[in-house]
Amino acid sequence: MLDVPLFDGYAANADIAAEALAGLTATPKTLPSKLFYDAEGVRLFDDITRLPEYYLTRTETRLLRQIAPELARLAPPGSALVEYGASDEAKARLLLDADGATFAAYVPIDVAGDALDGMKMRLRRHAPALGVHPLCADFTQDPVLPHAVRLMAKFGFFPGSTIGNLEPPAARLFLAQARRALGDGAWLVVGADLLKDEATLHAAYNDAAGVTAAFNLNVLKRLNREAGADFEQHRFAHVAIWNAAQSRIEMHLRSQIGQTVTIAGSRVDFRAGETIHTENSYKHSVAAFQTLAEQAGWRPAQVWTDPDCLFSLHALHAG
Ligand code: AVI
Repeated sequence: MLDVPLFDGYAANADIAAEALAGLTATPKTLPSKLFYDAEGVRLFDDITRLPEYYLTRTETRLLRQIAPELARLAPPGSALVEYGASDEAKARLLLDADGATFAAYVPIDVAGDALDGMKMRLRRHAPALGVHPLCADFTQDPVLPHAVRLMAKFGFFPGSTIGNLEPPAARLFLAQARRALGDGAWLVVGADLLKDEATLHAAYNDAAGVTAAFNLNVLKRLNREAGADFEQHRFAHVAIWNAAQSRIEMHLRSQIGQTVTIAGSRVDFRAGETIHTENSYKHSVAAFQTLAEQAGWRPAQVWTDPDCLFSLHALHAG
């Protein structure tokens, strides 16, 4: 199962070079985490979701499977299921196929047009009566829902803890925009990774097989290929640390030596030990997530967690 959150929505490689240079000439140095998801990054992330240490995907899927009938029954008959960042239909199918489900339409939103085409084809075979209306868009950019579902009740779905990769103000903005787009009376189900002991979190982002390290370092390969850069991958090291004050796992790439890298003709200097901050993965307590949702105009209606309290699924109501 591909469980990929943010595909790259870049129009051209010049965009990538410009965005990378902006981040690498800032202090401290950063790169946007959406750069992770080229074809190789998508494949590596898929591998991550199957790692023994990476509990997120496995735990969420198990929980979803258990509560899918309950969730599906929240939706009024004939609702449209709107999935934000839908790289495939696997998790949506748990809801669409659940006992008691009466969804009339499915709107997967993602920037990867090819993936959306595949989903539409597969669902046409699997559920011929379901209206499938893919929307090729960046879900953080407040996409307008297809006309075909405008009169239907809406049931939003944002699994995978991708919300944790958004900075809190961006997460609040996304939730507020979804509240407006889905309308009064809508539901939104969000998967959010829970705050937990540091050892479990550290292991999930520092797996023994080194897949997360390869995923992080792959961004440099991508910049070499697509942004005219000359990074030497082995001169950087993967770092993932727990920042307790900010309640987030941070991923960085640490320069192993003092070095100069060229990107699209511009030189960027690195001190030995200097890092590029590549990703934040925020972990929320149930209460903190509910506060965030309330600030965005949602009413936290119900929350489910697995028995070990690793992961949470929140049902938010607009009304
Ligand atoms: C996609 N997202 C929820 C993942 C996470 O856990 O924050 C991305 C990831 N980064 C490293 N491993 C997985």
